[in-house]
Amino acid sequence: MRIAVTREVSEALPRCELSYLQRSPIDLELARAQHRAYEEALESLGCRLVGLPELPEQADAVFVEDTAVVLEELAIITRPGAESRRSETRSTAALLAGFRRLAYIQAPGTLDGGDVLVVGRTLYVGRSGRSNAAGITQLAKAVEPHGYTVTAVELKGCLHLKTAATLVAPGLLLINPAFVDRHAFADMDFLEVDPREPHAANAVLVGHRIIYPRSCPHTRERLLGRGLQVVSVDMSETEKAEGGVTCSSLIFEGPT
Ligand code: CIR
Repeated sequence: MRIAVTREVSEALPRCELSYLQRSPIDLELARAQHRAYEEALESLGCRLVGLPELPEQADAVFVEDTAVVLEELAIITRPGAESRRSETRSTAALLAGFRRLAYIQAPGTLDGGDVLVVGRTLYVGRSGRSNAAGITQLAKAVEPHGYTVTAVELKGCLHLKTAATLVAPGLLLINPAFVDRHAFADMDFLEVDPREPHAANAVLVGHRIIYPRSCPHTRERLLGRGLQVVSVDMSETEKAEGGVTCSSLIFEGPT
């Protein structure tokens, strides 16, 4: 059974962390309705939703992806790079303890789940403003005994590695070459985003279908042109908080 962990949009979302965007008003009602539609899209693709408790004081709590990296053998509870987000991990750890053995990133390490792109047994990790060298080393120590390799990747001009590249089919990476160099990835095919849509490289692959934002219609055409199946969602409000479609869930195989 495939599980998708999500959390309600916090009423504090309008005070979210921002790194690259100017602050613009967020419609909370609309953000919550869009989040529900996103959850329905996950369910329509066969995920069982598991909810984390709402954190009304934590502005960015809906972006649960950043709080953990869930692999088949274990889950790594992160230490988010933004100090304001550190306490979000407590409830993620409590929930994931029911599904996986846990390992923890500890000070001085920092790591955001949005920086970790899992491709088979390789974990590509963005060296971003959020994930530091100590965090990446700790991640490697936790996962290497299980046969994974960790490869650090340089980024420029974006928040997380998964802002720059995500998997849209086995062996096929949707990528914005302005944010990350394709040579960082071994043995992959690439599909470039439409240059008019710099944030179009963030997609959620569930089975053989992709949850993808309505805000990137030109790149969507490129995905369709490759024969990929796309489920469109409107994320206009969390996009103002620098969230993409991957950020709002943690997807993994649960018990059958
Ligand atoms: C932050 O800056 O932490 C949030 N406003 C956005 C986090 C987006 N997370 C993600 O892409 N994994």
